[in-house]
Amino acid sequence: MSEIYDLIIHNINVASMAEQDNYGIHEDAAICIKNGLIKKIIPNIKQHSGELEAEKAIDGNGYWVTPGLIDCHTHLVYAGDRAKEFEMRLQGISYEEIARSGGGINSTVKATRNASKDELFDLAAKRLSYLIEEGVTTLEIKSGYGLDLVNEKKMLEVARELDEFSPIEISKTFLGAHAVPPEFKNNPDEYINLVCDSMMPELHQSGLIDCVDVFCENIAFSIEQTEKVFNKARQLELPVKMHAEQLSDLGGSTLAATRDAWSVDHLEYLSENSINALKSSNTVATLLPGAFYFLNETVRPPIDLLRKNNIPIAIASDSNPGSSPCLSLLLILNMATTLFKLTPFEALKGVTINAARALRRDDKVGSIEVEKQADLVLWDIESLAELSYKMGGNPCKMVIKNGEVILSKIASPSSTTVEEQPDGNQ
Ligand code: DI6
Ligand code: FE
Repeated sequence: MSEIYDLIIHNINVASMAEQDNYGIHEDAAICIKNGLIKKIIPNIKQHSGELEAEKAIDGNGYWVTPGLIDCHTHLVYAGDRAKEFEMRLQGISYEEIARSGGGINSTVKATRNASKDELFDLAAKRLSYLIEEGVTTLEIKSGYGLDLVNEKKMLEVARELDEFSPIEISKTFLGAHAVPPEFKNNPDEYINLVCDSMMPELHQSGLIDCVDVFCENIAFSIEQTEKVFNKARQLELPVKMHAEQLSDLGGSTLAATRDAWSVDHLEYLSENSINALKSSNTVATLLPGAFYFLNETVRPPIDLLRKNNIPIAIASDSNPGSSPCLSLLLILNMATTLFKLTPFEALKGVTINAARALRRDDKVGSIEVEKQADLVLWDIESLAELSYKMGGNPCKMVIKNGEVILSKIASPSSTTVEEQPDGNQ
């Protein structure tokens, strides 16, 4: 007797993203799902024989299906906005000048400290809903606007609640070393001690940290300070990642690669030396074209060298109020192709399988493969390049997370058996 699936989606073209150098296309396919997992992918279903049985069937209307999108770098939990600073920057004051004069990250710290957990939850949930509407099914969220134990905890608890109460999964990153808070203005090393000796261990004990991040930059923390945070993370057996080489080259990526960091993020000023270090690591290069665009940067990450050295490239929104107030991962695909000259294939890889690698969840998500989670998006597009090509207009028709439809813009699923050629085995 054949297996009865929970759900079959048929009449679709699948971009599995399971191959190294191509989309891994299955035309006119069907995907069979049980217990939240992909159990079978059937290409050319019209030529397939045998009957498939399922509790529910969805006619995919000829749409393209990709893995659920993954945004592997966001600062989605915060209060307030920085529209005033945006206006200042339009008048010629730089992001760095604003940061050095006490604005920037610290103005969001002030607003976030003043917000209640419920307020932060509501703000972040609203932002999250925009991402889900464009097919995001896995998301990373960082702390880093609390900068003391109570407020970093508040942020990470909001991330945890979003993980529990939203339909999608969230990786929680502790970014205590994002900026020096005002009360430690003249003593950044003492703040780093606080991050290492009290904040990180306590938050870890509460199960609030999946990964530890540092903003390693001349307007933030030095290599030595970053190393201290990484050493503490290693002691607690926590993985690390890094904001690196965004505005200058401090060589952070070399340090990160030697610590088996999940990813190094930004990378506009990445050196050839660091590329060599990355080459012999499992660290993903995460590019954030939204920040490059919004800060009007001119130095681009060394894409050709990353390519030549086969370093996996992820792309992400960096959604945050200061340098990338962006709630559209599709727009980020467009920017990755137009500004950084990634191919549409590389861009899609950057928000699927390579983003999964950047969160070390590529055994479960990021591609359409048997035994992986059934995280799928149906798109009303003619070609896959359209996901990068269009600016605005949302072609997402359905989002499926762990085999459950969490968003649908197509007629409700019918409850039937998919009829096929009756002759043959299955
Ligand atoms: N790099 C970024 O792009 C964000 N943080 C960071 O370290 C910017 C955060 C902000 O300006 O609020
Ligand atoms: Fe960031």
